[in-house]
Amino acid sequence: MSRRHHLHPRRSLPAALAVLAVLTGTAAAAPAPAAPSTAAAPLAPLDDTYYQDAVGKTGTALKSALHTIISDQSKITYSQVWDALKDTDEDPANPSNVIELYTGRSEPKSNNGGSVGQWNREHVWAKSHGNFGTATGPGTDIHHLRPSDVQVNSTRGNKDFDNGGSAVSGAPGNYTDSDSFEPRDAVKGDVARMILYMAVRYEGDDSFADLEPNDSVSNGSAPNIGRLSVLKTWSEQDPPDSFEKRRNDVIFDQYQHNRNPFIDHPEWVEAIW
Ligand SMILES: [Ca+2]
Ligand SMILES: [Ca+2]
Repeated sequence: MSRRHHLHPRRSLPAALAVLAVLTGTAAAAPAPAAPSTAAAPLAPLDDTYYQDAVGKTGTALKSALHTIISDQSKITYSQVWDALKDTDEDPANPSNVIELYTGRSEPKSNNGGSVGQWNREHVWAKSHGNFGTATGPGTDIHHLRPSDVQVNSTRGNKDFDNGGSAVSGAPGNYTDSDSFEPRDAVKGDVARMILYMAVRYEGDDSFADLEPNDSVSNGSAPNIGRLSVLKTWSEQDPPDSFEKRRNDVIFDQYQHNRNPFIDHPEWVEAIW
């Protein structure tokens, strides 16, 4: 398959950044990176060259075009996910830390593992929904993997997403009941866009299940996640912010060389669903 989708934007990135800085007058105001991490690079303006075969389409035609575009990617192993998340989810205020998805807590990058108080690798599309496990593929796709407090990750488990429930201990603003989990407001849209990315990326044409959202909260091990109607609302309520856009750029530039289209074009959520 052609690699043109990422070669062109990657080569043109410095020039595009320079143009943006001139146009917006932000060059002098841009904060210097606090650490020698390339992950601290400023946001790149998006060149729709990457999406040229999708622009102007809607519905299944758009979903199909996006599937082809974002399936042209590199893949990493589950052990490599640890270091990748230290880049993608770095605390902008402290380069030694990551920000946990549900708690919002800034936690030292080095405090990863399986013990109480540590952070681990949360599969936002619960890996039992489609049984893809941690083999290289959907189980290692960092577009939906986020640092999470070990105990909160366990509380979320494999539940579908929906509004309501009781407050989650140790994770202010998150709620859960017997069959669903509601993340805090600041990441509701992130969760929705991660789920919808997975639905477009995985269509059953490789060795993994066709992942699709639906409106149920009792999906069990079926390759579905709910509730779609709630996820659509969350995507509208919580549009992409600089943290979410930056991690999309880091994944594209340094790891998988593919993008989450719903971060770049939130209007495509409604165009497909
Ligand atoms: Ca957000
Ligand atoms: Ca799918």
